[in-house]
Amino acid sequence: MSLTLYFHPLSCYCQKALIALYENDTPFTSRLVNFGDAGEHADFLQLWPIGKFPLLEDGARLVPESSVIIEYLTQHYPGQAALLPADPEQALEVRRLDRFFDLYVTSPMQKIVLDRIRPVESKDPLGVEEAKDMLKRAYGVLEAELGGRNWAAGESFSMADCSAAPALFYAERCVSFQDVYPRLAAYFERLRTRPSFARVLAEAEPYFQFFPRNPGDAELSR
Ligand SMILES: N[C@@H](CCC(=O)N[C@@H](CS)C(=O)NCC(=O)O)C(=O)O
Repeated sequence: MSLTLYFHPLSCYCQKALIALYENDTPFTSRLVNFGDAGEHADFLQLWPIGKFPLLEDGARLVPESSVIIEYLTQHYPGQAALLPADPEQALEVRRLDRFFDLYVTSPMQKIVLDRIRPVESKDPLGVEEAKDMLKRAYGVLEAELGGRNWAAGESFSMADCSAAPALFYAERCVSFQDVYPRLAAYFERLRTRPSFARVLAEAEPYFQFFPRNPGDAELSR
């Protein structure tokens, strides 16, 4: 079968799936979907009515959800990098951290970033404050948990790191962790220079100008 990934280079969850594909040099066709184009958006909704990407197509099979895509690739297109460990206990730890990054880093980050493009009358300052508070709590947990670990779940790069890299990249632009959480900052530096994520960021760079910013904020940079 041949794989097609529906995605956008700036999307956090699409970047997560791309890292997994690049980690194992898995061949795939990329289909960039521009939701700003009404026709492309409508076509995508025909394919997947939930309207969220990434979406992986493998022949007649559609696989939504970034974590499920990574599990699917691990099962059907295994490569050198075992992003889900074979050991069930270790796999559980990877899944726990994958959920942690999605739910407590990416979700609040999205809340903060998407509020920037809401009309003035629909802004949600209380929700944004709650999201910032959640990010700080998540950073604190990660700072304590990372300890001497190289990667999120230990010594091997895993699905949890695929989730962590774009989540922390964008979260840093919402609530900075650089000067406050040294272990987290050092971990993010390892992620930033990991070839799979460095490639994802290089490919996203032409789109950085479209990332919603507060007035006075610098444009994204790698
Ligand atoms: N739980 C989903 C979340 C996917 C998601 O939120 N994708 C965002 C981009 S990062 C999206 O498609 N947004 C477009 C929209 O909501 O219209 C996953 O892990 O894949």
